[in-house]
Amino acid sequence: MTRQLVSIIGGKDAPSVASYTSINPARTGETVATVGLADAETFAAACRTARNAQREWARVPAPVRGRVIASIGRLVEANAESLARLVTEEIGKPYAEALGEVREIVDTCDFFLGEGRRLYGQTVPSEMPDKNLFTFRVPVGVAAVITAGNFPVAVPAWYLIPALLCGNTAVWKPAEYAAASAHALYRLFTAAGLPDGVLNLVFADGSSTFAGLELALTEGTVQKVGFTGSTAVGRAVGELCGRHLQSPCLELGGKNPMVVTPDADLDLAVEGALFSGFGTAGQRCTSLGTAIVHESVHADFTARLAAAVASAKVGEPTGDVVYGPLLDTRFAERYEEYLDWIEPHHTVVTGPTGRITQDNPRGGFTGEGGLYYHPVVVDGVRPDDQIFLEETFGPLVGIATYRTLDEAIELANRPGYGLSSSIYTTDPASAFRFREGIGAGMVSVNNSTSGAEAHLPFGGNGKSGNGSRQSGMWVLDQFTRWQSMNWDHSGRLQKAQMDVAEI
Ligand code: UN1
Repeated sequence: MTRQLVSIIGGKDAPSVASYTSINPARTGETVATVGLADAETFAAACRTARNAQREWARVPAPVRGRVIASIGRLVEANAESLARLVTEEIGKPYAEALGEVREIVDTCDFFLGEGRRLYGQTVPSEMPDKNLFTFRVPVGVAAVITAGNFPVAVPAWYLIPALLCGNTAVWKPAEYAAASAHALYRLFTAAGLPDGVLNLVFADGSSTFAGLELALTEGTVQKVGFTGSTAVGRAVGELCGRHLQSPCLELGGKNPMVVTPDADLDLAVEGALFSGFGTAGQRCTSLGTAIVHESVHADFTARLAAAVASAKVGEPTGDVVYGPLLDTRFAERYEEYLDWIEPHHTVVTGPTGRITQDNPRGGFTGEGGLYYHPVVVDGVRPDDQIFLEETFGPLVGIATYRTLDEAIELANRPGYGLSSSIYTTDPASAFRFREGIGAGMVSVNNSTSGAEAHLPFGGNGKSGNGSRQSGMWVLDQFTRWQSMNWDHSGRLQKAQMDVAEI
């Protein structure tokens, strides 16, 4: 039986104005869910509901909110396999990776349940006697969280768990093509004891979401927007928030470089390139874009990567594969356009490109009924090529060469994104010089560009975001604001700057 899903506001089903069909990308004829899409007014109504629930939720002591987060973690852990199976079915992420993604939610809960007993403020010395200064973290209010579907459960949890722990309420708008996974996660959150209205789930298309958000910002019901998605949409969200004097949390695309120095362990570098270039079919925001390889090891690295890719298993995501189908039809269509960026001066070192079909098979695999694409490694990429500068969001890795480390760093920064980056080297000085010179928010040494841990700051600069960070204690600054208090018990009016104590 097909799942029929609608938005849930204040614990109740909300109206829809259109319908969307979420499909299994491994068998596009198979429906995973029919999803009722809400209009802008319904999105705004969800924000009102969240606003009305917020004061009471903020009055729940933080350690008690932490206990709810602990229950969410336990429930997600107990249901990890069924949630991961659903993620695999709906977006085609290999099961092992999907299970890892679910694990990341549990890790996030583990981290933040303790934060409920901290959420520290400070005591600060005053320049006057008999006066005390304090700081408090206060919740921002309502968080509107809009997320992509490539990490349909972990990335939303990165926002929602700290937001709720800090005493905010939330409206979550997941990607339609990952609606069933989102709905299942929502159910686990609410089953853990969140009161109605504290977390609201809205399914809507992009334009209704945008219009609904604009309404909510105008009405003053949303105080923080968290957005994970493309740079183009992130820019529009940022502009809208800016008009309302808000600074959103933006987690956008990436063109993540991997530098391979002459002394690098090439097998390790190839393994990293395979995992971050082709895992999740290259559809992570942390996916490898271009390997920037020293000219002295370029031929060797390229041959080894081509061999590794040739033997990499592509197929049914329920099995043990490097990657499965692309996320959804729209991504497949866009990726096919990106393939046109391969230019005559490039060398494809991996065999056929494009969709895997009966006429264009990969070994014995014909990709029957699914959105499967050949893995592509393109050599001879130059710094002005589109394929070097822009995110392709598919199983495609470019290779470029360099002579000096300074040149490698310049090339690594050139696309203007700044999410993740990596260097494979056995020379510590090269690693530190790379860290200093790279504009990315995240740097890996002898590790791939993907695979962030749930308690380190995650986020980017430039076209990858506005410098906001998710994960770990740093995200508290997104979902709380500092409030200062001074308390004068001298019994007289002491004036700052004018009544400074003398010795
Ligand atoms: C994303 O692609 O939006 O570090 C997030 C990683 C993952 C998160 C990626 N844990 O690759």
